[in-house]
Amino acid sequence: MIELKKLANGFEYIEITNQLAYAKIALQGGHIFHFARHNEEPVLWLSDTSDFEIGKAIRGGVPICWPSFGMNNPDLPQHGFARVRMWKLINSNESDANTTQITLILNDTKESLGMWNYKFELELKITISDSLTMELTTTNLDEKPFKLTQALHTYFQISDISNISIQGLSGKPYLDALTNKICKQNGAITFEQEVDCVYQEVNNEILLVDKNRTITIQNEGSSSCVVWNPWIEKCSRMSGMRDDAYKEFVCIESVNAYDDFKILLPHAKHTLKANIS
Ligand code: TA6
Repeated sequence: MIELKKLANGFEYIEITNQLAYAKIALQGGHIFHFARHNEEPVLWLSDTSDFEIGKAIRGGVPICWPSFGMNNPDLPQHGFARVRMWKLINSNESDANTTQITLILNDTKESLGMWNYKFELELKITISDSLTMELTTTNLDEKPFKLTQALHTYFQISDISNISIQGLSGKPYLDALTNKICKQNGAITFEQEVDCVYQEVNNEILLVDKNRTITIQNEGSSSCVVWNPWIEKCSRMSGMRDDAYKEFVCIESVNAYDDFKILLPHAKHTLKANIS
């Protein structure tokens, strides 16, 4: 089933239910803010104090950071503008009882051209089944090339930050965004402090190992990945989340960032794909 729903304040979202899973996607930002397989804990974390207001990014789920990640483009807001713009639903398809696909798009507007003077089409294809697949395709509709950094900034729900480890990044170089130093990952990632690392040369699946489940993240069109947890002090300064929320989530983000940026020539396309199972 695919239903278009509206909150009391007019915030619109799409609700998807099939035999295997349940998902919710806001038209603002093309933002998946709920994904759960039936009879399981949600895969995505959503802050219980997040805003669902026009123009404010939802805290949790999968914010779309585009056309820049972080402050990679100082002329744009942190993580770009796509996550607070209204996207359009252009296709929906229930290919079978277990699989539902929707396609959303975002195009340049007078406002976006004022911030970032490029014509573009941004398409997000979401497939809901026992896994969540996101395909984010950028098309350069302009007559000049542009530089693109982006992220599917996925917040994963976990049992507790002390219970988890992230595997598959051992031996990879990473930029520690807290110290601006390049380091090399030694073994699995565990958490005893704030972590904000941009891994490079990533070309394999990543495992989020929790007490009662392991989530697998497979990326295509990307050779970088961000791992982030704000820990105590930064969490207390973050908008839209409780002071102790750092215990409940970890971000493992499918990205094109830093050395893994893309230059799109006129009419060229690039797809960033993440499969979460
Ligand atoms: O991806 C990690 C990060 O860049 C962190 O440094 C933190 O700023 C996080 O994204 C959240 O950013 P936001 O703009 O959503 O508050």
